[in-house]
Amino acid sequence: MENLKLDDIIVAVSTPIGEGGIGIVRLSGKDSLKLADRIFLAKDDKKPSRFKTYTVHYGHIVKKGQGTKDKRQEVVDEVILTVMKAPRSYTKEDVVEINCHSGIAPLKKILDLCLINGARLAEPGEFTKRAFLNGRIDVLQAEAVLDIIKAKTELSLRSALNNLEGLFSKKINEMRENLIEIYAYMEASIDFSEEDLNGLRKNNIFKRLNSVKNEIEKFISSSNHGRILRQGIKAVICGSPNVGKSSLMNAILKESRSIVTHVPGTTRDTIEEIVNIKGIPVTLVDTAGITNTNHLVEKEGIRRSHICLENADLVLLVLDQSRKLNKDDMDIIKRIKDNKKEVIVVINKLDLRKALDIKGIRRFFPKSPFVCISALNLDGVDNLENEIKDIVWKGKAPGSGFIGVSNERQLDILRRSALDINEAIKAHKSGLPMDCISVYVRSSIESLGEITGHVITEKALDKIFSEFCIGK
Ligand SMILES: Nc1nc2c(ncn2[C@@H]2O[C@H](COP(=O)(O)OP(=O)(O)OP(=O)(O)O)[C@@H](O)[C@H]2O)c(=O)[nH]1
Ligand SMILES: [Mg+2]
Repeated sequence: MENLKLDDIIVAVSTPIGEGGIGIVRLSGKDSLKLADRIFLAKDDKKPSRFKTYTVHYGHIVKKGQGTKDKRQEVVDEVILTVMKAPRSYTKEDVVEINCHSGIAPLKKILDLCLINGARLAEPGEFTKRAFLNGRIDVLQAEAVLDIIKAKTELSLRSALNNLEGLFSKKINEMRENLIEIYAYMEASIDFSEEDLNGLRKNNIFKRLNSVKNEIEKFISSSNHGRILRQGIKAVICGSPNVGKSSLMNAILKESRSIVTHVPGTTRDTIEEIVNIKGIPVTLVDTAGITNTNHLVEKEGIRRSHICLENADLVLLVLDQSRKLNKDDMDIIKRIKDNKKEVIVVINKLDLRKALDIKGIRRFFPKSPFVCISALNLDGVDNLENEIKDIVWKGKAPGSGFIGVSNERQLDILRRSALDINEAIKAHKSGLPMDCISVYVRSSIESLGEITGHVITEKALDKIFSEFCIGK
């Protein structure tokens, strides 16, 4: 990591490009204040390099004339400039933020001016990468920054904030330190007899090893929660034509998103929306009613419905309780059963007279929840949302205190680490000598170090930060 250059100035537009109230151009690096001196004209003529840290200044960004004799100055924008001096800044370097009018022209012009004056364009996530390289945060915390940006619900935001505060890092570090002590004992016991070692006895060591393994396994088993909080789930509403799929979509979204008519075959294409259902980011998909048809457009819509079903995490099968099951319903039921997906059976049109044999349908889905609703009157929709919550969390919803795995990288490392500890325990049980056991413990320590970034390759780092947006 030593060969990484950290002495240049990086610059990026840190707000989304487009028309808006305020746009921010952010600079970070040893000489970023000197650069600001060249382009910022304060109302009181004071230079940014003389500003106190964490102070805000009104002035103009100006493009100065070429050469020392050229005294012309072109005003680029009226701005507010904030100075945050090292080491108490986001990157631990001198940081300058220029709040300008948001619009493509002013942002681009200020960015260009910074580039002409010695900065280079930041790579995606480079500000956060510098915060890591300068030791302000570890890799887990850097990943939490990304999770915060991407959080779609309050619960996912809370869990990302917990990781940013370093609560997960603390747990990982505790387990790693525990393993280091165990490893130290193992290494010592190779050279000294047990009597010589006043400290922990052999049995104790394996007890401790077991308890670290259990802790790691707990994080592995709760990793699905982290994944759901971060990525959410895809719930596909399906059923035969006219059963009320689009009405259900609208009822959950609380807006008239999908077209609803009494004509079967109204929905022709799949419609996707992200909605917060009891803290879970759910991509809800309304599909074309599945039926046997020769109509070209309807056929294509149905083909898409089938693809959606294949990719669903959860299927909301809608049936119309005002009529008996027909062939279309039966075909869909069969297909869903073959797919082995999680299913909630939604019995719609509760407000109409019942003609459906619900008991009969239970035979097809003995383990799935059934919810009766009226999408028209919004009756039972809250019950349905609770069922979705229960089925997703399997009855164990994470609270706001959730600490744990939030991506595949972390999960993969934890799995490797647990596997190594397992091997160490197995080797001990088969009576292998201590030096054969300790290699596994050492490997497990190295893996845990990768999670937080104690030991991490440049390639792994690049991969982590490539997911970020420019300017973060
Ligand atoms: N009485 C009653 N009518 C409903 C209910 N839900 C939907 N409908 C009516 O059923 C008809 C079809 O509703 P849609 O939501 O368009 O049904 P769909 O399943 O999306 O239909 P396609 O897109 O054609 O497959 C409309 O006239 C709705 O007003 C309900 O709970 N009760
Ligand atoms: Mg529809």
